[in-house]
Amino acid sequence: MGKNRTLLATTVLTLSALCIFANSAFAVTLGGTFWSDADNDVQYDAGEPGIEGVEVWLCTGFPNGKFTQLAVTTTDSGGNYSFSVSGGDVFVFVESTQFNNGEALSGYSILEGEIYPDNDIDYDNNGLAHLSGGIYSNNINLAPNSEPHDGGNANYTLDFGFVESQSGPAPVPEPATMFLLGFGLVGLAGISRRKLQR
Ligand SMILES: [Ca+2]
Ligand SMILES: [Ca+2]
Ligand SMILES: [Ca+2]
Ligand SMILES: [Ca+2]
Repeated sequence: MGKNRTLLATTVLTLSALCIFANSAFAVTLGGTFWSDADNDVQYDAGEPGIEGVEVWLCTGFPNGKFTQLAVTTTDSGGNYSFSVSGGDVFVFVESTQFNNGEALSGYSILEGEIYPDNDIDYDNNGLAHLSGGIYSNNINLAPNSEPHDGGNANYTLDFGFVESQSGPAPVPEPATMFLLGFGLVGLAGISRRKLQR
């Protein structure tokens, strides 16, 4: 009896240890850099500065449809961010509020880049303008032992380049701008209707 119990306990402990090992073994790191693309060539070049303090979301789902936030982080002094991901399809999203005065992306606008982020190409720009006025990448697929960095278990190729706006707030379309555009059209419709009534 005593021997069997010891064997059972040993088996449980071994299985627990294997589960912990398995969890850490299947984690993949996703990361990249937010940078100021000084020469507007949609490529990171040596000397172009990182953008610190950007709030970055890790999401799953459809970037232009229903999606879920999995985690949030903030870019470091070099503009770098990273997430630990269990695998599968994920994407990065940045809220439009990050372009507000006093926020990390104030004075910047996106220069849209490569729409397929899953090509493992480093230092290109995978940022796209989101309908909400924010920034997103398309889905990137992550799988253990198949990624380009850290022995196959990390992918640091999801980078986001920005250009400094000429003046004033970022020219990224915001809901308010779209509302004004819509209001203008409604206004025009109103004018033509009044003309018809005369
Ligand atoms: Ca550049
Ligand atoms: Ca991949
Ligand atoms: Ca890339
Ligand atoms: Ca990178």
